[in-house]
Amino acid sequence: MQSTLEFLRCSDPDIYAAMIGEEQRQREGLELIPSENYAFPEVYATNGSVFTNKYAEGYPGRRYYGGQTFTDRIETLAIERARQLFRAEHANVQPLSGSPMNQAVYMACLEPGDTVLAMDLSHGGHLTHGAPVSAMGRIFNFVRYKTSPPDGRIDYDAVAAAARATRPRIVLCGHSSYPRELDYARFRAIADEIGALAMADVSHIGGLIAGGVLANPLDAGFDIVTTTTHKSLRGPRGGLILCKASLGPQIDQAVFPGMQGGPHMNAVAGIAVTLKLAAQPEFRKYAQQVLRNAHTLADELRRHGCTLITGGTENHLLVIDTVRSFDVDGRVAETALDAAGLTVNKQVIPDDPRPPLRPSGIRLGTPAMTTRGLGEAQMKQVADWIVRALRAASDADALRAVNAEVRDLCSRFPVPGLG
Ligand code: DSN
Repeated sequence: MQSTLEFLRCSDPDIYAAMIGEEQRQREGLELIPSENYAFPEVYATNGSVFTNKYAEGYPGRRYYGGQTFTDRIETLAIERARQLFRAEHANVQPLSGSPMNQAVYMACLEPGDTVLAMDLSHGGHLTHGAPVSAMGRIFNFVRYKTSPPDGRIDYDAVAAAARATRPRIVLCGHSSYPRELDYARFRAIADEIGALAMADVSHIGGLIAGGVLANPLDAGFDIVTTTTHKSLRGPRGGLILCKASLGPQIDQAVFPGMQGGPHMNAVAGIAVTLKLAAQPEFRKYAQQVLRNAHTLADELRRHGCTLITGGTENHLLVIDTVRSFDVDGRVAETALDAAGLTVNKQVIPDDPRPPLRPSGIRLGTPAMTTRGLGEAQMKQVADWIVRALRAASDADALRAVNAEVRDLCSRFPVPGLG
């Protein structure tokens, strides 16, 4: 194949320049957004491959178009690898990303108006778990459980009481900003008591479950587990639905033709490769290091006097209350850290009195930094930079000085696949 980059450079210099700029940004700054990562280099090859040209509505062996010899091969491999890696009875690898993935599960298992019990967004839940602004929040009746003071953890007795009171069809756990492990056996028992399905959305921690360092809800007898493939798993953007065999046909039907038409077979190829790489011993070491790095980062930030939601972390992410720690809101903190070369996202904290675009905190994570080889020694340095930057959030010279040190560190830890 001719150099596709050369084609792009000639025919669209604007997009080419933006792409080179983004590559430089990723190379020269540190990525701390916990839902982001650097994909395996092999994924760039599959994403830009000839599979992008192919329509493949249907499933292996029963498609609506011809020419499926190789699409069938990669999708079958992706399904088998997903089932093996996550110990799942059934896998669907076609969801285009996290939102259609969860929507397909709701469409497969619920009637309009049915109730789902899920975690409140500001307490760590996710938009696709029925936030009122989402389409699913308008079709189904989502009721919410929260975390409880003083430790900021899920109160399982309160979840059980809410389940008894509201009789949901699905008890859903999973989060995008909750830094603690979940008690899957307890969630399973709560669902069993009322005859509900137990579903976990492990999008953030899919790679950590694959790497064997966090518990797998399927081992606790969950009916359905969903995960995106581009976060801690290091794959292309996409989604996986893993479920009991008895739910397989209705899940497949809900993905296609229910929610989607042609799957993105270039992403399916990337997911297949990712699942192979995530089954290797090196990936287990990677997952262990992600957790060690998160613990070290949390310890160091606490040592500097930062207030962390729940007091620390048991997974890959942590949330700093920047108002209490530095007297700046999350937007100011995000902007200051951007100027220092540290990319984070502003984050609402439980029952945040501030609005989502000016919330009280920021969210950090270690998957991307760990991918480029940073370890505990560098986490201490990163904590120090965060504190320096946030104590001088309006001092452009101080932020530039931190940025120079960040760039120097980044030059010693190249991003895999970016040279
Ligand atoms: N946007 C992702 C996150 O940051 O958690 C989830 O969709």
